[in-house]
Amino acid sequence: QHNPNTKPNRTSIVHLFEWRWADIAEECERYLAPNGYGGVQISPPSESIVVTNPWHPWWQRYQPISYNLCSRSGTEEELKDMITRCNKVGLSIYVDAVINHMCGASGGEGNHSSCGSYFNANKEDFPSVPYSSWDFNDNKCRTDIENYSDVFQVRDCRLVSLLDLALEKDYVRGKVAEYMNKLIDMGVAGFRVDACKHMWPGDLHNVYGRLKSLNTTWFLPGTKPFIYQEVIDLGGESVKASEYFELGRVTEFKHSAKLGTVIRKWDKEKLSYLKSWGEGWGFMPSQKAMVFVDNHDNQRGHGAGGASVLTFWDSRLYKIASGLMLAHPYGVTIVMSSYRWDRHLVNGKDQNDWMGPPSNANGSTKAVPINPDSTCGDKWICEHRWRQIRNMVIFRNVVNGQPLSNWWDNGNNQIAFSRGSKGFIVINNDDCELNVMLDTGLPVGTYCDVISGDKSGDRCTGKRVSVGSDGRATFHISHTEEDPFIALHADSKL
Ligand code: QV4
Ligand code: CA
Repeated sequence: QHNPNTKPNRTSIVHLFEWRWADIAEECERYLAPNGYGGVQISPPSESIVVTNPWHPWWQRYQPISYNLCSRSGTEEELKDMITRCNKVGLSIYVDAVINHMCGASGGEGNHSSCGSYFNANKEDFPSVPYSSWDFNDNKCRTDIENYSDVFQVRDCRLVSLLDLALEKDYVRGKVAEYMNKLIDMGVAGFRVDACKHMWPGDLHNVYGRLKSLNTTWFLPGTKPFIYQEVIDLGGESVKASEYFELGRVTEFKHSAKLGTVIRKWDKEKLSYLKSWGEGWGFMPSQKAMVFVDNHDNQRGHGAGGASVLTFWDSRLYKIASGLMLAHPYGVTIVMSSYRWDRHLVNGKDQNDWMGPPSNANGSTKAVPINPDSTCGDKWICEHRWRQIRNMVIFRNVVNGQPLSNWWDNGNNQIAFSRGSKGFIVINNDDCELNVMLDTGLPVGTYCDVISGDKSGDRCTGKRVSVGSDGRATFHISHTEEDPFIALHADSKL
């Protein structure tokens, strides 16, 4: 179903990519709940292959060995504890479900898996599920997907050699649903379903139909899991995102690619063109869309979106992009939370795009230490803790349900808009100053800009903006500022 099952007025999900369950539990309690986050997308909890060449790449977790729940993020007990503790403080957990395939064809034979289960990729033998060669699509296709204009290839052949499950089989559907239902019983609120382009909508319909209602300890009786499906549709392929709309939400990758292009001012794009942002740009309907500035794939050149995609590496533009996404009513928003790796671009391709999370010598993932200034240590970036991003997540909660109004632009890269009478944002991405009086739609009063600072009590650590009884206010934003935008909302009124 399409509703994210977040608590009222909590609108955004954060993807804590590769975090350990123990750290996610802490983060829910100490940071996400008090700062208005709605939920967490977690890395795949299922047992995966362990790859040592290259050394424990992040992508090993997208090669399942079984549906046992021990992974690089922790044990089943730790997973359970995390789900419970996050639910207790009002945070929903979404599981990244890898159900299109098992490990790669060249995964070998042995116990090199995250729970130590035996498997044999050559024989397609995964006794811990169990799956055998009967449960794969070999009778339809045994080669890699090469031609994305052939739907049969895309859905029945192997995605980068990953052994493709026969999801039309009742047995396979049953095993996948059993895995997802176990997580539902543990208290998760929904799923990010991986690689949906490579699965037939009819098969997914059947699997979703087998899912239970959510655990009534935390959700109203009869609540169905939230489903958001990864389908990369930038146009021009045989599989369309729209085929999946009735099943759940779908990732809108055009949003990520275009937002980067506009903010980088590539292809003669300008912020003023964002007046029709959303469906007006050929995106899917807002009620179907999941949006993000970047995701774990395209921030390192995997998946789609290309060089325009903004990431923490371009922090100034990244903050503007995040501010825009979170201020705009389009879609359900996902905030990326990354780790730093030794990025090494050669002719635009990152030689180290495989590198896993900060880890110890034995390959285990490091804990996320929190610095006294509330940033994260040990190469964890924690974009979700950046003041500008965190405060815009709160902005989005405050303006939830309000229409976009009072649009203004200078015909170039200076824009502003309000969300009804609850919030207002002004952005200057031009190479000159912004000096203008604008209709904010806000009630009269003095507001604290939540980009340059925070409101605490009746004080403001950032810029103050006074809105007159006619709703108008004067704004100055220099193009040389680190954060050339201002955001005000009902709860930042002094
Ligand atoms: C390679 C070759 C194959 C060859 C094989 C032989 O590419 O042609 O046959 O070796 O051994 C890893 C390696 C990849 C390797 C493969 C199999 O990177 O080089 O194949 O393993 O051993 C992630 C990574 C992939 C990784 C995969 C499994 O991005 O690089 O593959 O995990 O570990 C399309 C899809 C979309 C997908 C996107 C990346 O439509 O669904 O590509 N996105 C999702 C996830 C993504 C994940 C997968 C799907 C697969 O978001 O993270 O891929 O679960 O656009
Ligand atoms: Ca498939």
